[in-house]
Amino acid sequence: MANQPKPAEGLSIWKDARKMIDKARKDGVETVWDRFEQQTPACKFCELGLTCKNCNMGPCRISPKKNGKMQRGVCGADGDVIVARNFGRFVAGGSAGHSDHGRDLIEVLEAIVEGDAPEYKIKGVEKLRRIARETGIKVDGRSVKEIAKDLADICFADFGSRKKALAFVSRVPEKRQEIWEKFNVVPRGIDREIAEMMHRTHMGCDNDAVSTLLHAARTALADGWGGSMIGTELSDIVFGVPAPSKSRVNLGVIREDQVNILVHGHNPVVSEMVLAAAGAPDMIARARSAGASGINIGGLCCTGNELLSRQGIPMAGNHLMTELAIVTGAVEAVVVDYQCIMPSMVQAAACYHTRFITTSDKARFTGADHISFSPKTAAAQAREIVGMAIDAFAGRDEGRVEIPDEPVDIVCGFSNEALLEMLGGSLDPLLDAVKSGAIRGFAAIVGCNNPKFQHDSQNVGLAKELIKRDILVLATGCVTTAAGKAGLLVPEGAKMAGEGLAKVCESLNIPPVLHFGSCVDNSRVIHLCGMIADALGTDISDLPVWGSSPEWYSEKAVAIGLYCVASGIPVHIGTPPHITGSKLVTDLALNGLEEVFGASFLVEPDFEKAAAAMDARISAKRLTLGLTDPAGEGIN
Ligand code: CUV
Ligand code: SF4
Repeated sequence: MANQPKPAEGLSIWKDARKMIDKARKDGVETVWDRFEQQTPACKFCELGLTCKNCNMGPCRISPKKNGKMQRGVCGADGDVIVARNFGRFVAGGSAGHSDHGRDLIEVLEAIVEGDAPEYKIKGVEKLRRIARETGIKVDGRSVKEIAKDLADICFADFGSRKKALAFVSRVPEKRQEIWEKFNVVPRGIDREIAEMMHRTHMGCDNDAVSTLLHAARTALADGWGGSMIGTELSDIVFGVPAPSKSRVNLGVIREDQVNILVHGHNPVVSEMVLAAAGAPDMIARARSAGASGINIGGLCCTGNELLSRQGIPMAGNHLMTELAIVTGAVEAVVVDYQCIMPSMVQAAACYHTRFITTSDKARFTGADHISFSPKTAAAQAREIVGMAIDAFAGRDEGRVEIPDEPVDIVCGFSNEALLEMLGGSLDPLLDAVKSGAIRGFAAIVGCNNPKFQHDSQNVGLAKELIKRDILVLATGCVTTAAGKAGLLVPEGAKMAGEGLAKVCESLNIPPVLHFGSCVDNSRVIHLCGMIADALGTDISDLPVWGSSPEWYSEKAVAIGLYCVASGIPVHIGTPPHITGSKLVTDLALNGLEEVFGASFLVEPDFEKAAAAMDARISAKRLTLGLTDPAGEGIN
């Protein structure tokens, strides 16, 4: 029996989303919320993590307490082992996503050096030199290309299996490195740790849940201090280091009078070229003769964040807005690379005149237009894509166009470099604010949307609660869009902050929530924590910091959570991963990791309770550091 659809108000906190959910229903477009309803209730065994399909003696599923005795799979694996194996593979999937993205940037850098990517340049020359020095490459008296070649080689080597530690492990505070050595989790090679996780979880290998989980941590660290960090640093080198700039956000950035192209996915390599092609005078002229006043590039998800951070393009929406953007009826093309792109977008696009264009051979979608993108032919291919969008404009049905809101102003483009520059070249002013208690601590709120929650309710609710408590928030991934729509990414947002934080924001002219980039840019966050710990002569786990992903959904989010924890940053998540079928694994995640890494996970679906718990720990950490915490007592 079909249920009545839930009112749109309950599904998202945003006006633009609600209007488009209603329009989707009217237009007959199925959305993520419809399918979520159809999939509910979920299979209990799967939810608990107690199903195994790792071999063909199975599939097996474990009833938690069959006759008071732990049931076993055909091979004899118990629930703890099965849960740990499933979780390990989940982390490997996430690490693979970020890291294979990082690898694509190395390939572009190498192609630039070899003259195989004529339209790409090395924009971040200063950063190239700095990173080269940091990784031991000779810089003085050498050309940019020579240096870049060596850096590409060093990064490629990090993917292999012959090193004792990844290059950027040198950025990790010494005490932290000692912990990693003690527990044998120093990440050695990015591909190696991922492959080893697949090996360990094959039938008959790592049959000890704790051992598997420690390797999961190592795999995640290979992502954070490896694949993701390479993704971030090389993107900065090729496309420039983000610096603060202004932009706008929500579906209102879609222009009724223009050819709208939305870029979606995670990697800037394609979208940077599409943006450049859309700015070419002959393309604009072509759009004009098609009856549009221009070409508008808008962002979705992290490809959007990448272009927003460096080029200031407007942001149309985050994960749960991606289908709804098409429902405006005013989008000529959605151009995607990979990750977090709902396959349903092909069907949604087919309900309108929208072209859905895939560009990565790693991410093909049946029914999409595919352009096999290569750095060698980037400019011509980007022009082809923009041309397809212009041609689609003629097919737009004015009667079905609805742009549901006015855009909101944001400031974006924070990076560690930008932060340091704003502070006058040293972290000291920031540390002074922490010492005085004006800023009580830091929280990075990261990640996704998930229809298990009212869209963005937790992302925004938590950010507001934390800034009220004088905790400076860094946002990455889909949380940035949520924070922007809530007015938290402009300096005026400091009105919603506590007194101490508001003053700091005012004196630096910064928002209380800093847009720190895309999901791979969480590497900026751990790097910053490492720098702060070094400046204070301590370990990351001693700092008054948190990570949080209230509405996470993806494998990548769990990899991020785990590399943060293994780096000493406690992490709040709104829903647990599929591990709760094992008491051992769950206890380890919530408590046991504290003994190993000095940080662990907090699962809390209610943002107010989460904020209180985060606040209490920040308070305790301040006291341990010898700092006072009057504000903490005031609020609890
Ligand atoms: Ni990774 S943050 S849905 S796109 S992983 Fe994708 Fe960035 Fe979550 Fe959003
Ligand atoms: Fe079943 Fe063991 Fe095979 Fe998993 S590995 S499917 S538990 S027999």
